[in-house]
Amino acid sequence: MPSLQRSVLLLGESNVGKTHYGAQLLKRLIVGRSSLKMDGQATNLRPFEQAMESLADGCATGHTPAGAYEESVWPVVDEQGQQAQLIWPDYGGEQIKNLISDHRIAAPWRDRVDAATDWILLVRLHILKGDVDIFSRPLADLGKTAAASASHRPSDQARLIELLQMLLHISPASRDQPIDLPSLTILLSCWDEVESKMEPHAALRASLPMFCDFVESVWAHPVIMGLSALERSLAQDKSDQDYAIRGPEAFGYIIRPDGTSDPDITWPITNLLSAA
Ligand SMILES: Nc1nc2c(ncn2[C@@H]2O[C@H](COP(=O)(O)OP(=O)(O)O)[C@@H](O)[C@H]2O)c(=O)[nH]1
Ligand SMILES: [Mg+2]
Repeated sequence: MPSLQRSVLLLGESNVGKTHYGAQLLKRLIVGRSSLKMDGQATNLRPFEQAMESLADGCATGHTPAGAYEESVWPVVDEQGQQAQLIWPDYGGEQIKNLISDHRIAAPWRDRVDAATDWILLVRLHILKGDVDIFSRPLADLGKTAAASASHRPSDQARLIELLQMLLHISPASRDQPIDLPSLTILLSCWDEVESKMEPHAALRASLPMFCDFVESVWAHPVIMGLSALERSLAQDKSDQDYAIRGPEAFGYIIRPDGTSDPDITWPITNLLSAA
């Protein structure tokens, strides 16, 4: 079977779990017991080495420097023998924040958007705030003038929509019909923090309804899953013994779109290859 070139545009603001997912994914590919395995020599593991070492000791790793951007290239094969090259980036999430606030996309990010076949957006519901709007503000407050100090800033879901709109605007995707390429996968990260036991799609709709509508009106087949790369929170300075003994590859799971939990955190990528 010819090797597919899948270039993943991994999108996520700071602190959503990009680095820890990268490290856990890489570990699973190397260990080779998941639906997706490493198939040859990976290049440039540097962005994830520190995180993998920390996790092996049962600790979380530190924050990725704001200006950093590095790509790792992983040759992978799925259970059907379908090969692919995964280009997996790690970077400081501030770059995504700035891109939205400055309304400007720097040249290297344009090239990445051009080359990407699949967009994976990490959204950590736990750190997003519910919107203050006509639905959440008491009706009695409607006619009152706003407090002078209340500065206006776009809501979390408006910001995420803005991000996807900007990237779509410069991407080669045709807007004449619902988009298939690039594909869009939304991973609701740190799922272990989400208290409700809803299916991922329902959880996204409950927290970010406007964003959910946007995604479903623009993409033909958006995929929404839950992801817990670590399965529990870890401290940077205190080792979790269970982790250190059983190994980080024994932890982490995804919640498939139908709500079932699966320890195979490579599955969101396997799913991209089978759809290609
Ligand atoms: N509870 C929990 N915490 C996580 C998980 N993945 C990452 N974290 C924590 O979330 C924070 C941000 O993760 P990181 O990978 O550095 O985010 P990044 O800035 O997007 O690269 C860190 O404190 C991690 O320990 C997870 O699956 N569950
Ligand atoms: Mg990071």
